[in-house]
Amino acid sequence: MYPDFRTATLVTAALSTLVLSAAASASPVNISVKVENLAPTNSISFAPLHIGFNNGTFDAFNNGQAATAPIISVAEGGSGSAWQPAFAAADPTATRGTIGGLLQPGQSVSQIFTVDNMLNQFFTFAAMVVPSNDFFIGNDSPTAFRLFDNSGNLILGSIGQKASDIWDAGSEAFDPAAAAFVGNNGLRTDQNGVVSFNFTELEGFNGLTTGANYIFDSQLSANSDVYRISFQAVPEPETLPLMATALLAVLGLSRRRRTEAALR
Ligand SMILES: [Ca+2]
Ligand SMILES: [Ca+2]
Ligand SMILES: [Ca+2]
Repeated sequence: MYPDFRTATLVTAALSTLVLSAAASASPVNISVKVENLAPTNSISFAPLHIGFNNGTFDAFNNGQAATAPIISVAEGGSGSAWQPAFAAADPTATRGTIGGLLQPGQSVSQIFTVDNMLNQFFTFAAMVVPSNDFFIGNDSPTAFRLFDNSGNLILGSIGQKASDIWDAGSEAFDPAAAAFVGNNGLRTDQNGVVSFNFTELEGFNGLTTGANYIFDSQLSANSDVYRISFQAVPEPETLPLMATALLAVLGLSRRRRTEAALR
């Protein structure tokens, strides 16, 4: 038997509800994050990228102020061993993670995160730049990059970083012998400085052999593109089975009603 008008109405209502809930982007959503090292061949590499989809309250550092343990744990070695727990403490419902490994010039890597697009509308990131003693990329303002609007729509396609966006944490003094990727990173001398923009110091590593066996050559000027983080919504595979299940439920309900009517 063909579904009757009442069934068709129920089906339409059920599908409308599903389509509406999808259009309103009910959280959670899956977001693919792609990171690319755009620096010239033989120039800077990057340690793994630490990220958090968040509510805009975790602020890891401030330009012109002394770096604290969380950002130092990124800048001096890349581990983020204090950055991640500090983030979790400041914003317990954030979706945090770490993307990729050593990212050499020309390389890229992607990872998918499940994000509450109403609760965590902002994106924060931090990665060490190598070779260096304490250089990193990251957002000073925790609300600098808004990914979702108040309806949950993805509104930011990518974040670009230029050489002029690279930070010196001001915590470890310049010394190639104590620098990650070209020296013994475990060594350090206090710089007792503040966080500031700095990419020109990277030239000081020119000619040294990196841990990835290329001879470092900075080649960077202020306007050089060095990094890109791109965001893309991933269609949820659950949507179709969910709709099918709803449809079957409505049809089953209708069939049962007809059977009951026939038995009366
Ligand atoms: Ca800040
Ligand atoms: Ca330094
Ligand atoms: Ca060091």
